[in-house]
Amino acid sequence: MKVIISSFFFLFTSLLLHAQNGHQLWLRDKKALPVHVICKQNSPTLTIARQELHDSWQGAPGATISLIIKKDRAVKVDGFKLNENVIQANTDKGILYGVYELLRNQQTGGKPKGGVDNPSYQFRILDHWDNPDGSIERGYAGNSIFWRKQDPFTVTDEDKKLWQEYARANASIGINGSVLNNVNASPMILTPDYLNRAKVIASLLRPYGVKIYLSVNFASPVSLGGFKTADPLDPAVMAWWKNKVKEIYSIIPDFGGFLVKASSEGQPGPQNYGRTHADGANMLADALNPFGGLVMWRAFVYSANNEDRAKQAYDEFMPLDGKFRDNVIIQVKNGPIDFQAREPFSPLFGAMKKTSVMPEFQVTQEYLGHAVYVVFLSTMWEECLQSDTYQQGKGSIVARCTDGSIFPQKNTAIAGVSNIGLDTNWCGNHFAQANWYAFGRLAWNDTLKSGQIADEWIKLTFYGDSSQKSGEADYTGDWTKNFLVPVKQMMIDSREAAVNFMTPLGLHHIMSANGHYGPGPWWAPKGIRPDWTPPYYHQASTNGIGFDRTKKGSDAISQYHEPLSSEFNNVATCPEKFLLWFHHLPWDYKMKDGRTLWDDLCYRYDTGVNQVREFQKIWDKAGPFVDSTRFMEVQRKLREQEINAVLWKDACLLYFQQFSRMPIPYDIERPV
Ligand code: GCW
Repeated sequence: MKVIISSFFFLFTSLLLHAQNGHQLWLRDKKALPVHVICKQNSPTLTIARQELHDSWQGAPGATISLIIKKDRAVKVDGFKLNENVIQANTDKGILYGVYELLRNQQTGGKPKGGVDNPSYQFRILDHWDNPDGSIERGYAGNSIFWRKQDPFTVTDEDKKLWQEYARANASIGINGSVLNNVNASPMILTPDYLNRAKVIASLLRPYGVKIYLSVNFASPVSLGGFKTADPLDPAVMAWWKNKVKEIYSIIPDFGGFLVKASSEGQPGPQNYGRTHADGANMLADALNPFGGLVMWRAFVYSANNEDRAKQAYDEFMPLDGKFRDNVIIQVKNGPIDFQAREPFSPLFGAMKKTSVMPEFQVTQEYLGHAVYVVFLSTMWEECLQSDTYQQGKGSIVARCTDGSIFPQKNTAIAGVSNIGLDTNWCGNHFAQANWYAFGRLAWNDTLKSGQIADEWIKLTFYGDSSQKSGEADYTGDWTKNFLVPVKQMMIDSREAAVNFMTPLGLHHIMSANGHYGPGPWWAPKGIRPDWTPPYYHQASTNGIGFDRTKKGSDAISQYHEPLSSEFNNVATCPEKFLLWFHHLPWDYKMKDGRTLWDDLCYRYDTGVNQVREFQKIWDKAGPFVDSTRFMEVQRKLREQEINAVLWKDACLLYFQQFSRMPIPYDIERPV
């Protein structure tokens, strides 16, 4: 009996712990020290700011801190000024961001940079690919936190609590917008029932400074309005959208605007009516403009008969530069194909000069092992943001081309495709929370280094598990040496490891069909569009491997500015990490280290697998520093990742070997 009771007790407490550990994200309960907060103004946002200070203060006990809203021209939109014991901002939102920055520094032992802290991007947005029935496209953490199939329009207290926790987590890292539904948008989202639910969501997000946006289906006038056409130049269609927008703003007065996937992957769009992206985007922009709403128009376009899918977005959008309204932003995925483990940056960054462009990153790990792999995506985004486009000469990095530093864009924005679902830990994998965190931090400050972001996240997420301490954290002891340092290294190396065991040397899109998990370089059934099949991308034959995008090939390199264009074009100067992205090379091509291309490929796959095994060793030693639930859950994920890494290596090497007809080097673990 005793055993039964105690095991029930164990189950109960571990369930409770599980919920707490997962739900709290990087905002874990702390024993707060006393603090006096002086704030003359009042608003729901300031109430939260005050409360956060009282709940989490780890600075000098009994200190006084003043929150002051005062116009200061050096402080931009959501920015703030943080000095000693004063947080000053132009808005209450700015104050809240300042509070989170101060508390973060207290907890992580970081030094507030002091003075003005302005966000790099004005709009820092999470895109949810959540469908009205609660499912999530490319979601690996359970169903939607916003929508559901059963009893879809009742709002429960749990819903509200969750939306509030979600808003708080976003605010704490500076995210100020959420697109509540999938870009493959159901027209239903614009019907009153859904708009009213969105209104409640907006009301919970608002005090935390998070605006809501919706993805819209371009053919909504047809499916909802009973129209025969959705032609953007048809006056009746324009009027329909104007009315719809008016209705939305009457329900949600601070509605952010629309995200649109149009004339892309079968979605309806202006091209169905012989119109351009600009015609479509501008029509919606005109409807939203009187209310200050934005149109985020996606540039993710490709078609069956293009000789090189990587070129199409640039080809379609470049001629439209200068033709878009001011409240349109073109949303561009980081790479020219599709969120692969590694791509060069999209040539659309640093291309258009008269059009606002925003990066779209994918936080959900569609091509990076779903919620199974431990992959810290920050290094990938940092690589993209720091890539030099040479738009205005050296130093025209993607970050500066999109955050308004190079061209004074009317609006600056950045989006991340969310990895959030109903899972107890929000993201399906404890380490995937770090990607949500990193996206927010980079959106706030696009010059941050991944090492710092990982450092902060580990401290906020794991410190104190073994001992509930209050006051200044002590990051000098064992915890740092035996946990922080190795785990941070694991995170920093994790993306390169995934590239190595999946798609080294610039290979891409060779994953298994549809699910996009695991290898599938052979997949090419008859009748399927070639640009959906891996052989289109790897081009392996007995002659060699790789996609020729040089001048002699598809000439995609000419979409990049000089000197980059020539650097990519010339096999001797093309970075090896992009070698097979830009070049088709014989199997015995000599690599920089003297190995043949084939041997090098083999070693890289093998390195990737061994890296994952190193991660397992690191995590196996983390037991003393992490609660048992999180410890075991991550351990299990890494085991699964190792199995999948071996599968990738074996499958790809055996498949490519039929073309290379060369032996696998003797010191590499034999494929089974
Ligand atoms: O990466 C691909 C995904 C689709 C997605 C599309 C897009 C929402 O496989 O599921 O659709 O990109 O970004 O529009």
